[in-house]
Amino acid sequence: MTHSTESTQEREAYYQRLASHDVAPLWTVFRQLLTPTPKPRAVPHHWRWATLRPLLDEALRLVPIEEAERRVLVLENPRLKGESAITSTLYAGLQIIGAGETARAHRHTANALRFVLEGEGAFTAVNGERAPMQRGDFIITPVWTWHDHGNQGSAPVVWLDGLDLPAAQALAAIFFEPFQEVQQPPAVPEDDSRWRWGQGLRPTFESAPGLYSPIRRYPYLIARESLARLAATTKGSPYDGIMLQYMNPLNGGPAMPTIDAFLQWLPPRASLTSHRHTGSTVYCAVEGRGILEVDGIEYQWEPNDVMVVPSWAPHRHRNPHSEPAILFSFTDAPLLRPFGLYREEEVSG
Ligand code: GTQ
Repeated sequence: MTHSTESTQEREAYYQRLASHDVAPLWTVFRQLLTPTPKPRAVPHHWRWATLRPLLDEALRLVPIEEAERRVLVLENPRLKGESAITSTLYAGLQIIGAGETARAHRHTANALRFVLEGEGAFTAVNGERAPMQRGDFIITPVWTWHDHGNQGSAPVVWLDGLDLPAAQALAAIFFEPFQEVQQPPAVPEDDSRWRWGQGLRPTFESAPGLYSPIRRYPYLIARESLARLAATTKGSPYDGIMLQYMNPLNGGPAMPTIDAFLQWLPPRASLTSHRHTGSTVYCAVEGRGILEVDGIEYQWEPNDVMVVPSWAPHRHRNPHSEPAILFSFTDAPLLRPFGLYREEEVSG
């Protein structure tokens, strides 16, 4: 049965009247809302270090740290321009801090991680504890913890920032507060939390923060050594190779409530199996070279390149070279799991 022109016109007029009352007909959008599978707004993308590194030097030259709360180039998803987002839940950026500079102390409700890419002599101070920053170190500044960065070295230091900012924004739960001074005075010895909580030992006389890992810094040296030793005896996961989680030692879960982070090793000549899962992932290459195939597109990566895999996009890892390849990654999967929204499946072909 076809509808008369008259009834079509009547409907249009009705829809317009509905809009004027701030209501809308569900039946015109139902299929866009309830898609059979996730349709993320974010697209896969690859940012090359070779392109971005010179742009960071320009930021260093052009923008004094006093004028920028943080000197960061935000990695914006090409489909989310202007939203300061790499996916609809995650934020990523490259931060540069010059020799002698301080990125002033503040706190916010967005959880943040740092993965150090270049330079020596910087630190991140978290609630009065300084964590030295060396290449490959993973450092957390969880929800509402005070943090500032300083560079006591003689050259710039660069790291990857990962935050749950878009998710916190969507939940309308962003709070921000500047510290009363530029820098937090050290309240405990350097790396204190690692000696208290990071050695498989627990101080019996104190309690740890409940929401996130009590460890501030996970050194690259240790994570890499663990990977290398595991690689000698195991192939690891068919999808991820040998992968280690930056674990909250108190509960075996992710280091922060909203973001899980990993270091993974792709053995020489590895060609892993394709899979997909809900939750989005940001990868940062650390050592070697490899290929990340996402939705049938090959991204050939080199150290310090950043790539993003949106929710449900089929992806697979390859390392066609004779050296091992190492990737850092973080994901918003912890935001999905408690609500039954995490799904994962192999993709054949
Ligand atoms: O270093 O505290 O990339 O507050 C974005 C927001 C870094 C930081 C970012 C921040 C920071």
